[in-house]
Amino acid sequence: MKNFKRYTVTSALPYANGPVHIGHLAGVYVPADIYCRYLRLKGEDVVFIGGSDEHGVPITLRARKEGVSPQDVVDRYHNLIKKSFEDFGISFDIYSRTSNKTHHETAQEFFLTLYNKGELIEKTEEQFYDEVENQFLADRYILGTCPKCGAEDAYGDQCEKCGSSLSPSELINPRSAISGSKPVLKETKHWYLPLDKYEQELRNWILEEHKEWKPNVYGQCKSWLDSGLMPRAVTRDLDWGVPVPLKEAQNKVLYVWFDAPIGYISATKKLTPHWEKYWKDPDTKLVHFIGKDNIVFHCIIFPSMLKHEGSYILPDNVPANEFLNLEGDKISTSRNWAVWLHEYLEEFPGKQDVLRYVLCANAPETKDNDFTWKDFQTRNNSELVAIYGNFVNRALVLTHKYFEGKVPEPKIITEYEYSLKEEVRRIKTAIENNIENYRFREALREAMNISRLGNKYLADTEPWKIFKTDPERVATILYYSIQLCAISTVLTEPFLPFTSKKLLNILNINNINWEETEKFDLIPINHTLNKPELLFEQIDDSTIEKQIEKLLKTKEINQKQVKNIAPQKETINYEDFAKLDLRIGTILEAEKVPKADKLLKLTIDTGLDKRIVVSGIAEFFTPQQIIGQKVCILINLASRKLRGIESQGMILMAKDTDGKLNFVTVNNTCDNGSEVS
Ligand code: B3M
Ligand code: ZN
Repeated sequence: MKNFKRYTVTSALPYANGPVHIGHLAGVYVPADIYCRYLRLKGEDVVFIGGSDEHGVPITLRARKEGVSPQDVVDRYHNLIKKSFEDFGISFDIYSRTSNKTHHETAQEFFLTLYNKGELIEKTEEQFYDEVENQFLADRYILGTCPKCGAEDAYGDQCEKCGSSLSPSELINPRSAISGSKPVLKETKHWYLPLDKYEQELRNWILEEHKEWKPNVYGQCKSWLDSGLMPRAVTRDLDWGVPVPLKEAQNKVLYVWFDAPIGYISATKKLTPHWEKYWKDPDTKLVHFIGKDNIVFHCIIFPSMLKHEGSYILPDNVPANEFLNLEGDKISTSRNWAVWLHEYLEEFPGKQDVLRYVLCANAPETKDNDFTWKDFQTRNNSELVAIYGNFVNRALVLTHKYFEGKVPEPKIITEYEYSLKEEVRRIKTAIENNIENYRFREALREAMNISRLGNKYLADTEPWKIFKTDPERVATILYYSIQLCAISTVLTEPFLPFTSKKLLNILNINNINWEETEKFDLIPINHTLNKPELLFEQIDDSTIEKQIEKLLKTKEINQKQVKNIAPQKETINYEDFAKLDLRIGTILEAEKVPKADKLLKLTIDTGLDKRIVVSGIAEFFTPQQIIGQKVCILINLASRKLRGIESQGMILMAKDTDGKLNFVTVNNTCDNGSEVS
């Protein structure tokens, strides 16, 4: 393995069009943060880059929905997102934004370099255009049926249901996301990145040189490459974004997926004047943390841009995660099916590490995973409280009880203590191996092994039973236990930074670096410890039930909204409609049709005559209920026999979204025989 001099770690730039939720944390920011904190503890030179993605259709659609300007949207959400990340201890060296000047200039320069090198292809092509709104429909402005999975709401650039990346021309029944109208085709000129020309080099680079990439990442790249790459437009006809720096491209902006990853570079520029070494020196390891829906952009498109610009390094790895679901359902902003970070903090103040812990322990590293509140509670109570919290508390309480809070001197050291040291070294190496290979769940499990080890040590040696008879042995046991606590502050810091800090305070010591833990003896004899405080608290059933109830409410609201409202039928002309003879009538008699659960035989006064209609409403109404009911009746429907009864017409009923039937009716003053038209 190559030895790198420094690290550039990026995490996907979230669209500034909504707050961030647990899915964001679990998929991208917690693992990236663990990685960076670990590298820093090792004394590595690392820049951790984040920022908001403030361009693209997701932003303008949101602005339109809220009736405000795109700038308002990004200002609001950029600040909210930035704060959430700070609150959760995501230790960015910079959290930038793509609307700033440095970014615009950097992206334009990048485009011009490619353009001047003749790397981009210029093409005039027909694209979908919304004649109602007078605008081209790029990316998420166009919706239609996914050609791969049949989902009805696929976007022009991607189907969220099956994850396929699409182009608008592939959509079946395309429609404008703004006006809903059927788009027309209209010519427009754009610049394309010729991915087809780069296919072979990408194949070599990914499929041959990066066999170590995670199987989900490698697999997605392979399937992309195997299905053949096509030139990809890097400009758009939109008015929100980085303007294309060409005279002939008035009113065009860079494609958001062209400018957004350049945001990593522009953020580094804002961070340090020495930014170039983080992007151009081959001794720098570049790592992109992303979610699985961003794989193609970070493994194929952005690397192609970097390579053909000519002066940049390529990513060494792209450890993409799968998705986190919530209580069995896909997390969704529009359905409000999420645990929002800012809301979590209101309800669980000070418990950032609990969420970080649960999200890492259950991270969707190799497959989609589920977050449940029950699991959250169990992991808090039986892992954080029962293992880590319990060990630290016992070690400290006993040291205060027997040695007045001063680290005692170990006089007699046994095999057990030697084996502790050895096990600590094993755990440390295991954490390193796992983190360096992006297996954060496993790394966390190992980090918790320090306190598992401590608990077992105390349980095996039972210092509380032998203090009277053998205080020297107890001194040794507590000396070792306190050292384990100190080691834990280091080895768990990447995962649980707030807790580490708290524990450092209790132990009354300063930060320790990663390698120092090898020494084992970190706190000197006679050092005074502060009073113990609980590191974690039990979370009770009622707290969890409250959260579950909140989700149930959301589900109810959603169900009411998303009920089956049937799509509009084919257009008819007035003549078709005028053929229907609809009248107002009154039900005079009603009786059940024998051996038919659903049918009632009705006698109706139509104003013209009294006639029999057999109607399928028996499940909803008893005969007694409806005698005298005004109805709307279609009288010129050809008669037909139902259960041997000749039915002459049809009563109009409205089936509500629960499937319940209601009469379509008028008030009682309306005469029988009145025409409905
Ligand atoms: N904003 C997509 C997303 O939030 C996009 C990531 C950009 S990373 C350069 O999923
Ligand atoms: Zn699909």
